[in-house]
Amino acid sequence: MKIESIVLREIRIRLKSPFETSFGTVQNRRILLAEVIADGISGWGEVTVGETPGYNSETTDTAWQILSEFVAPLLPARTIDHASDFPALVTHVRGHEMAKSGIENALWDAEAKLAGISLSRLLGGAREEINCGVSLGIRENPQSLVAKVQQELSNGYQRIKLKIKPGKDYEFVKAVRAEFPGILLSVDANSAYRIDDVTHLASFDEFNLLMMEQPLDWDDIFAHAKLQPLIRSPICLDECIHNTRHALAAIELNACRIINIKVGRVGGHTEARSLQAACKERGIPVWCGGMLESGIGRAHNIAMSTLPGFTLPGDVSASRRYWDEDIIEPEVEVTKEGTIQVPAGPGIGYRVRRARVEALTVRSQTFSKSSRASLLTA
Ligand code: OSB
Ligand code: MG
Repeated sequence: MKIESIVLREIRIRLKSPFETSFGTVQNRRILLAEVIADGISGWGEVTVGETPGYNSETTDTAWQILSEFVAPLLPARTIDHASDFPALVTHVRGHEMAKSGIENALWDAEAKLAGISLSRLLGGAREEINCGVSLGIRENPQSLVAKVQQELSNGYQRIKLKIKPGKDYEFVKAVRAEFPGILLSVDANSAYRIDDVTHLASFDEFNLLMMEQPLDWDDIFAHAKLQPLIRSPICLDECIHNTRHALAAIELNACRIINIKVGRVGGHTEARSLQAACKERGIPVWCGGMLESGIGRAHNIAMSTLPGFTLPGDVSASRRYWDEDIIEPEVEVTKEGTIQVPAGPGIGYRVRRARVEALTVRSQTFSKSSRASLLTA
């Protein structure tokens, strides 16, 4: 496909309710969207960064800077055979996986649309529906958390994940487990504990958790390798895993028994697919994580979740849990059985509501051959 231009935009969109994790609370999202125009069609991707560097080191503003200065200008007028050729073009940009993934995934959407097939199919996915769980933010007290869990279970969700942090952990999980003894239940600490907290973390053994996600430092695979033999809960790594090499190290060190794959965190669909295959080969279950995405990022997560290694319910849930109005149509809906039907249409399979995107846009920049020429002559 011949890449004509790239449009980078920032939209502002408000979550229905604030979402609290161990690293902070967010309600007003600042999301970057990448649109790639190639062979006359548009492919869409979402940059899944947070507004602050609390989850990883990237932010909305760092991603804008990296993309506008070092990535987007490389593409106009270039012809590539496959979206999977993109990572090789940006190996000189170290890190910034989420920034790069926004453009790579837009190329995947474009390639699938040009081929007239769904993104799921282009990626090699087989599932026609995916299994869904929810991630619940930290709440004021255990009773209100129990009520929230009840509500999401009645919506059909198959797995409940509770965000925890020191002081808002044991009693909250205990209350939920006491009320719902049989459900698939996990916790996510987003790096809020230290290896010295091992006795406290081992006290969660009694809750028969499906997994404990990223209890220790965001970049410390070795510390998780020390912790895993000392607790019964299977450790799931999220923040620590940026690529297939990290996953191989973590698996070999027995630092985890499960991996959360976020398409953005690992740099895009190409690396996510490779990581999924590596885990499958080694018997490590994976699931698709979320970053409070708009419908565009959510659609990419749905497509990725159809690959064979994704054997556990992911954090991919309905548009209406997050937004009054999403930027895609139809919105992402979840069945009473807690599944999402994978769209069969070309590309991401959802229409982008361009007028709504325009209305939410606070800045945009277009990169085309002429804009590159004007930069060079400036
Ligand atoms: O660690 O999985 C996480 C949201 C923002 C940053 C990190 C995480 C999360 C979630 C929410 O858990 C997942 C979602 O519903 O999109
Ligand atoms: Mg997580």
